[in-house]
Amino acid sequence: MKKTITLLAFTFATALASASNPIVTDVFTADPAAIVHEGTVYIYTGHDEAEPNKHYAMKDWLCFSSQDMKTWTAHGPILAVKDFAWAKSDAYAAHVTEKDGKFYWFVSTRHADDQNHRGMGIGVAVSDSPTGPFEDARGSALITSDMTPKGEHSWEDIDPAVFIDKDGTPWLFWGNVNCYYVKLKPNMIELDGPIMEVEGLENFTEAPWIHEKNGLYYLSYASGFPEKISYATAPSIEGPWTSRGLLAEGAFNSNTIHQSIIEFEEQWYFIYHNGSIQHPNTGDSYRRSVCIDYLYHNPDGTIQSIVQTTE
Ligand code: FUB
Repeated sequence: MKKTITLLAFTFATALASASNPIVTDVFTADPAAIVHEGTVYIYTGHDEAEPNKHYAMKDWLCFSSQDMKTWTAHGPILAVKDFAWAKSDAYAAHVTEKDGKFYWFVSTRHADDQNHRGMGIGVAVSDSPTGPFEDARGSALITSDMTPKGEHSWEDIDPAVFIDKDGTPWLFWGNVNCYYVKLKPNMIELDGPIMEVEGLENFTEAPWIHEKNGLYYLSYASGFPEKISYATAPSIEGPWTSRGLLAEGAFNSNTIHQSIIEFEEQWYFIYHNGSIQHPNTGDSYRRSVCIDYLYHNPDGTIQSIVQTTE
């Protein structure tokens, strides 16, 4: 996707990014989650700080905004693991959603109380503004590994994705290997029913994302490893889900790809990360960069394969 990008820093380094994918080149960005609010696109990202080819080093989350999908303004790290008193490390994938004038930032991060709440959990921060300040909305994790039906491994409860249905009901999806979902209360910070498992997804790895078009619900997700993106469709948010196959091939130079999908000014976008930055830093699976490409729905409800571009 061809773009001219000016990155204006707010709380950290100012840089003029290149006019091509990835959209930000002065910091590593991962796990994009995008929303549209009042004519502006906000992309919330993770922040890779690992040494080359070393495992994840992620301690905070970033935000970038644009009114034309070309020029991006950086708002700096506006949420960090340390903002959750119950967490200890790992600012993994997150998702921000607006409801009734407030912005809810669902995050996956490592629970400090490993003995009782093994591994990763999901928390939620809230703000009156899309760019913060955000604060922990609960003072405790919303989802912990002891709550999920299978609890097979310590990073099962990651990658939250929130979808507010047409009737106003908020739903939370998340998971690694198993994909879970649960209804949220209207206050967005409490569960409103049992945790259920999504059935019918082929080869689910992680990174669920919901969007809806013409009454058809789409659940896209990372499949296999190294990851590609697959998707399923359903007539309702509660399913039944039918697998529709691959949406995108794997990302260049990264084992993960983590997508989000939005519509902005009558164009759909596929936002994801790869490991493409080579200079001056070396990108890899733990030093990732957010990219944007076009997404096209077919009249029959399927989606055309994403073409990943460097422009
Ligand atoms: O960034 C850490 C993890 O890598 C995310 O939670 C996954 O979706 C994968 O992108």
